Parts: sequence; C-alpha cells; structure tokens
Amino acid sequence: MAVSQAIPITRHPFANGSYKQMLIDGEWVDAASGKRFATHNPATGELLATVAEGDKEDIDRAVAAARRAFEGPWGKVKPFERQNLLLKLADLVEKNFDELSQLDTLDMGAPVSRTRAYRLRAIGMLRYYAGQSTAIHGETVENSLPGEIFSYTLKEPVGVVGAIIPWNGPLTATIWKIGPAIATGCTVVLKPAEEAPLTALRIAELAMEAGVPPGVINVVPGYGETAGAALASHHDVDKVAFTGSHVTGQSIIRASAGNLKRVSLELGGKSPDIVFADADLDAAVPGAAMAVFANSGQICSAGTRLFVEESIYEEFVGRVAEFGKKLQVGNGLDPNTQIGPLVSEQQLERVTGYLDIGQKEGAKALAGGGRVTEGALSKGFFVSPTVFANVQDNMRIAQEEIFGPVISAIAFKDMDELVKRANATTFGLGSGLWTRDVSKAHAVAKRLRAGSVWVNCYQAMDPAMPFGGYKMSGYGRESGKQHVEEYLNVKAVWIKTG
Ligand code: TXE
Repeated sequence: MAVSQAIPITRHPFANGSYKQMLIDGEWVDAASGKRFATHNPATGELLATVAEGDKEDIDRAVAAARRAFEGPWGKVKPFERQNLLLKLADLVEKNFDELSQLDTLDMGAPVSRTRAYRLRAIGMLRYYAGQSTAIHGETVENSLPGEIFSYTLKEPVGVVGAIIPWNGPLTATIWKIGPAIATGCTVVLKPAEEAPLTALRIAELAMEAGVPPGVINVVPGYGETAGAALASHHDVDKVAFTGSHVTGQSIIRASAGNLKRVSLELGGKSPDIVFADADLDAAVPGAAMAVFANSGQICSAGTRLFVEESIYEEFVGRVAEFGKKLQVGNGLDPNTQIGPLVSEQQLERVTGYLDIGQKEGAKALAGGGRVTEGALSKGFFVSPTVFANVQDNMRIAQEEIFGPVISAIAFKDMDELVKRANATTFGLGSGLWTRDVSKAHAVAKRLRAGSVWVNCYQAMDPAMPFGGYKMSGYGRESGKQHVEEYLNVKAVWIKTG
C-alpha cells in the first residue's frame, strides 16, 4: 500500500470554517432552537463548518413551507418551466462542479479522482430529469362498461416529499432526490446526513440561483433521531424517499404508518461478485478489487462477497490482494489518492471491529487488515484495503454489511450451488459476474436476486437505467423512468358521454 501524506488545504469557499444556516421557504435561517453542530474533514479532523441543527420545529416549518408552495403557484408551473429550472440548475452545477466535488471530498473523504469523475453523471441526471418533466402523461384506456363512458388516467405529483440521504455520496444523493421532485412538480424537505451536510446546502444555494421558487426545495440539516424521525413521521408529508441503512429503513416504515405516506427505500447490501475460471482475469482483478475498494467500500452495492471458482481461487485472490496493496491511500484532495478515509470515527470503529471479527472467524487477511496510522494519516480515519481469504458463507464478514474496504473471498465449484449461495443473503442490491461465456452470463444474470447485475464490469450506472433493491435492500427505483413514477400519483377519470 502506497501512502500519500495529507496535503495542505487551500481554503474552500464554502467549507471555510464559517457557519451555515438552513434553507426554509427560500430564506436562510437559524434552527428554531439556535443549536448548531460541527462538520469535520475525516482525512485531517479539521473543522469545515458549523451548521444549523434542525429539529422537529424546523421540520414543521419546512414542511409547512413545502405544502404552501405545492398548493400555491408551484402547482401551476408548466412542465416547460420545470424543465428550464432543471436545465439552469444543471448549468450551474456544471459551472461549479470542481467546487462541489471538492466539497464532497472535504466533507466525507472520497478522493477527488472519484468525486470529479461524477461530473457527467451528476449533470446528466439533472438533464435527464429535465427531459422527463415534459414526458409525463396519462393514458386513455378503452373500457368494457355498458353505455358510453370515456376513461383516462392523469399523472399528478405526489405532493410534499421528505428526502433523507446518507453521507457516502452527498452530491449525487441530493440530485437524485430533488431532480425527480422538480420534474414532477413535487416539493421537497431534504435532510442531509449529519456527517456530511455541506454539499446539499451548496446545491440548495445553486437551486435558488437557478430560480427555484421559495418552499419548493427546503434543506434542514440535523440528526437522524431528531430531524430525520420528525420528517419520516410527519403527517403532512406525502412520501419519504430514503437512502441509508436497512435498520433505519425499518424505522422509517414504522414512522410512515401514521399517515400511510408512500415510502421508497434504497438500503444496504452484501452483493456477490462472481469470477468464473474462464473470465478475462486481467480485467477481473482490478474490476473485482475496485468493486469494493472504490469510495473505501462505502457504496451500498459494493461487490463485497467475492465468489471465485475453485480452480483459480488462490491465484486470483492473491492477485486482488497485490492490487489492493498497491493502491494509494491518502487525503482525497491529492489527485493521486485512490483510497480516502472512512467518513467518521464511528465508521472506523465499525469497520475495524469487522476486521477483528474476520480474524477471529478464521479468515486470513492477504492484504490490509487494519487502520493506517502513518504520519499525517494518523489524524484521519484510514483503513488499508483488505482482502480476506478462506471465507465461509456463514461467517459474519460474509453476511453483514461492513461498509469499508474489505473483500470477503469465497471459493465455489458448482454453478447451481453457486447461485444458491450468492442469493443466500437478506440483501439484493448489486451483483457482478466475470466470464467469457455469453450463455453462462445470461443464465446467471437471470437467476441472481438483485436489482442490478453487472457482467464483466461493476457499478456501471446511468440516469436512464433504474437502480434499486430486491429483498432487504429496499424497494422503489432511482434513475430511469420508474424513478419519476415514484413521485407521481395516478388518477382514474371516468366521463359518461352517452
Ligand atoms: O446510516 P443511517 P448510518 C449503512 C452502512 C453503514 C450503516 C450505518 O452499512 O455502515 O448503514 O450508517 C438518517 N429516522 N449505510 O448510521 O442511520 C441519518 O441522519 C429518520 C448504507 O449513517 O441509515 C442519515 O441522514 N432518519 C447506505 C440517514 O438516515 C434517520 C448509506 C442515513 O443514516 C433516522 C449509509 C431515523 N430514526 C449507510 N436515523 C446506502 N444505502 O448507501 C438516522 N437517520
């Protein structure tokens, strides 16, 4: 493992140690309680900003503003105008992209080599939703009733959306929630994660600059158990769009029961990535490694259960370990850094806890296996890319989401048995397979119980392709046409014409 020493920070215009307010009804305001919380750079511990700490009262104010906007002039805004707003916002995000991507790097640690690479996707998402604004339509439906009754459907915005996002990709997570809301004519109260609230606030500033009317987008930073829970249980919220852990997802469902609001959930995973002996191993080694090590393993669809055909197991896993050892770990601001820190001390404890569990369970760390403490990196939450060999299906490191740079490599022999084992998890978000055999690729892709299957690649994503989970990885889809449908109600209209 190569280590790059932390480089000095040139003051970021937004993360400059100052105080940030929350956005309610187009105004930047303090929390009703006056409380603030601090957000730090996980690579260095440096204070980036203090942020207004929202609570139930602030959520109430924001939801009331979102409701007023929804029932007021925003409800009459035509699709073309919503499209224009999204296009303007896309232009502003494009213009400010370097600043935004660096903000993600500072606030949650991902290297700029990764956050900058999201340019096309982030801007592309906004432009995709802009296109969707003018593509919303109901249907005329021929019915079989006696007499003459004309029937058609209308698509209508679901209303006030409570969006709760995590910290592992704040820029894209924010766009993923507000894009479809603006496209469909909904209004949003967004609660960013307490670990990384800054990018959402900066995007909200850009949305105001783009001309998004007051109350349409509100951003209330705060903690999950206070602000998040208040949003999830609010009786005047029509839908909650949540991304985060399955445990919090379960509490969101319970909280939503009060007014039976609509819920979409994008939760965690323990995704299988399968390497057959006939694969192009030169492509599969970096592919399988980065399917986990990218973003320090803090990706919900990371291919953390690496199933390798027995005949190549030792060679392949050894090569993945060598690849992991060569990755450059360091401050994400260094353009050469490939692996940044974990987001927080809590996440560090969680991940190193699993490293201990893996050793105790009898797995063998061929690479990594601990925290990185060299030089300036000792101030941050760095874990070296880890490859565990000799992993058995029933070990905790093969069953539980670690959310760190940890591969659990498992050997397999028989294809039927492999598919059963790959599906033997409570999750079903991502999955990958590497083979040169097209028939095998199709056959296995069909049998994997997961929302995405990547063949000879991993983590490919596009605004037009749906992303989401099976089983305990949640329900609902983001991206693609189905995402827009999640923000729409369908109304059936019957008109007696005879
Ligand atoms: O998640 P939480 P955490 C997984 C990953 C990680 C673990 C814990 O395994 O190690 O979850 O991370 C808000 N009502 N993922 O604690 O708690 C919270 O403030 C309403 C996978 O960060 O789910 C934040 O905004 N909201 C995942 C958001 O939920 C609540 C990404 C996510 O926090 C709440 C992140 C409550 N009771 C973690 N409690 C993915 N799918 O990508 C918390 N929140």
